[in-house]
Amino acid sequence: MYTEEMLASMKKVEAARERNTDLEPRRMTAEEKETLLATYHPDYKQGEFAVLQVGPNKGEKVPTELAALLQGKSRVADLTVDLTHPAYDVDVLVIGGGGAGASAAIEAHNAGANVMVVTKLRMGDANTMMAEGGIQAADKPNDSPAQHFLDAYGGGHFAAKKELLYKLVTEAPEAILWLNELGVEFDKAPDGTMITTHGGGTSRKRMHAAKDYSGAEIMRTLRDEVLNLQIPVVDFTAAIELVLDDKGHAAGAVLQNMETGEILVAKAKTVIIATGGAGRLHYQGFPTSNHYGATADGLVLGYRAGAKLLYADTLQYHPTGAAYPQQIFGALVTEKVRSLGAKLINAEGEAFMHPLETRDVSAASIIRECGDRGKGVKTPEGVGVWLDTPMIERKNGAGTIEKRIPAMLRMFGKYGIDIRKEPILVYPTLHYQNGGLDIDTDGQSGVENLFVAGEAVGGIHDRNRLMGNSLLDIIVFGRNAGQHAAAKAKQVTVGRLSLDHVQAFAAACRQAGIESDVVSPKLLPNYARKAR
Ligand code: MEZ
Repeated sequence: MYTEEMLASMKKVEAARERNTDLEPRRMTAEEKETLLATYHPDYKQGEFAVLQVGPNKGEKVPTELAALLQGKSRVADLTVDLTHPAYDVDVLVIGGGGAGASAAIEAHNAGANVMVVTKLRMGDANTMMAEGGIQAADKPNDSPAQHFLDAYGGGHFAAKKELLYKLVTEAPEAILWLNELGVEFDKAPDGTMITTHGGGTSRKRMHAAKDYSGAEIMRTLRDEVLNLQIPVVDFTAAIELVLDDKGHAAGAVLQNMETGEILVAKAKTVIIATGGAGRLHYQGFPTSNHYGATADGLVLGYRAGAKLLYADTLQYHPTGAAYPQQIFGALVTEKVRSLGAKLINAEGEAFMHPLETRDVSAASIIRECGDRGKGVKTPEGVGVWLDTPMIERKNGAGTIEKRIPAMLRMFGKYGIDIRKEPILVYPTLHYQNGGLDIDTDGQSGVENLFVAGEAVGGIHDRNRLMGNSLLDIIVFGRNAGQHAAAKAKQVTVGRLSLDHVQAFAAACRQAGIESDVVSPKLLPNYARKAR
């Protein structure tokens, strides 16, 4: 099934494998990285961004597709929504059924709040489920939260909100204990200690994992806990606009049933946006590792209600998306493959970079290798470089792949590729929204009583997140938002419900000359073929 060209290149990879396994490609200097990123990273392609004309981030640039949604036409624009008879009336409304939403709901419930989760698909249909390689926490004797902070702060280019990053790293060990207590089956040595590995940009082995389906295992556990606690979950129901009260405080959401289209209103004392990422917007035409519902809905809802975005112009392109075969184009090939010893090799059989540079640098390096350097391998879908997986067992012994990354073995095995014997082709895939809504350390946005958690938040990871800090942030900041939203709800008396902010935003768009027919939030991607 490989083309002649692929097979010829694969022979070169095999011939150089022994030499490349022992080789330690040098790390790039800071100057080399800067030039590489500026020239090849998609975040630096000026033509792919638009300047916002309206809203709290007016004058700032965001990806063109996101700008169209933020300044698009509200789904409630042509509706008459009866706000006087809400279908639901709760203390805490959680929008989103992924890891952050589940963690928030569990903690809000434990704090005594009457909490409800709405999710446009099902509980667990989320990027949490798709995360593979692990979750970071500095809980080994040779490590410390300070070390974790330095790795993440440097890897993100020194502009993360320090107080958020401090919270992330100092509460990480407790997050692991919490998950372990809830029943997450982490990889452990026979004496019960957790097995940890490196990720790109980590100075210590602090990646805790459940093989290479860490996110699925965490999500399974959190979902069970939500169900065990009998927290109400309204599924197949999207939040299509936030509701504010007459004081301009968050007070609920307009909901739409995804199957029947029925419009309902949920009133709440506090609201938590935990709607996840944006991979399904396919910025710059990239494929994505994200789940089907990752369409940046929370950013649209929050922005129209007056919440500020932070670093919304920065995205993460995971260096190793599957480039071949076509059926899994863009699917995540976990960074753990490189942590275990596989190296990135070009068409000539050369190990062209250190395998554990940070993600932005690794992605840009692969793009350069396949572009200007002309050392990529052509595929039916485009181009890729080799990730030489057979190196893993040369280095760690037979059986390592099946034991440590069984999901990768299975994913490629379905298409007749045995990753123990053959290398695989990879190319960057749209993986993570580094930016999002700005929050304080309580998880509250600039809009009173509106909290945000998980991938919809910006500022924790600056402009580049390290592997394993996302599974961590959904737990730390999900729990945090749940606790603070529940506490806050005790002090809130909700005023008259209103959608005036939506009308005001639409009026501001018209005044800025924007008459858009792009309906938002997008809710689901549109992959329908166009009629010929
Ligand atoms: O944090 C992530 O994005 C992650 C764990 C991804 C991976 O490569 O497995």
